[in-house]
Amino acid sequence: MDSFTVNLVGVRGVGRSSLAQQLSVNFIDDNFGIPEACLLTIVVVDTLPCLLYLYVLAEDYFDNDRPGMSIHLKEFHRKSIEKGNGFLLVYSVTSRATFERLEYFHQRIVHTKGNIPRIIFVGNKSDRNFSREVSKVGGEQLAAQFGSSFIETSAKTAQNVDAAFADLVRDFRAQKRDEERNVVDRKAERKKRCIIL
Ligand SMILES: Nc1nc2c(ncn2[C@@H]2O[C@H](COP(=O)(O)OP(=O)(O)O)[C@@H](O)[C@H]2O)c(=O)[nH]1
Ligand SMILES: [Mg+2]
Repeated sequence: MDSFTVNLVGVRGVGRSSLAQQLSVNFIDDNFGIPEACLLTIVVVDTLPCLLYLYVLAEDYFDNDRPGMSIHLKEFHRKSIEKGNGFLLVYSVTSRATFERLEYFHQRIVHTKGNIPRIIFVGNKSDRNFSREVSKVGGEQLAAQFGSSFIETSAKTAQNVDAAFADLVRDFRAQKRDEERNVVDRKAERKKRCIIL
């Protein structure tokens, strides 16, 4: 079975835990004093099961240059970001400030991973249309600026939550297939060269 790690990133209160919670009842929230919430769940995407590790990363993880921080903590934060195969960058459509913060998180993720991983921009709380501060077009434009896809969700009504994770899983699978194909191509290339020799 495929297995992937997804990091949920955003300002506290945007609904990262609630989105993860929609996927499973066995959710451990960060209220227990542990620094990050985590969840292991199985989702079925395109009739194939997939094991997902979901981590809700606290904002501190991205502010890793504060004076007095131990090397161990810095290393832990860095590794937590690094092990994400993909990221949901979550803001609340009811808060422009949470939206404006995403550029910073994006920059820190790319800096830490050294490449551009699979990222989906997620405008959560779409059920609260009456107190909207960020338009759907605004969200789409920001995601497009970073070459990422975009979706609006409601962790309250569950609208589009499965779709957000399914999009990521499809991306992961496509990437994995590409990598496997490259390995096969390289092997075939080596074989060809052997015959010539
Ligand atoms: N109306 C609405 N409320 C939400 C939604 N998602 C989360 N919330 C509420 O927003 C608050 C913060 O959610 P939480 O998941 O703890 O945010 P986190 O800090 O990002 O993990 C809670 O009171 C949730 O019930 C949503 O899609 N719609
Ligand atoms: Mg939370």
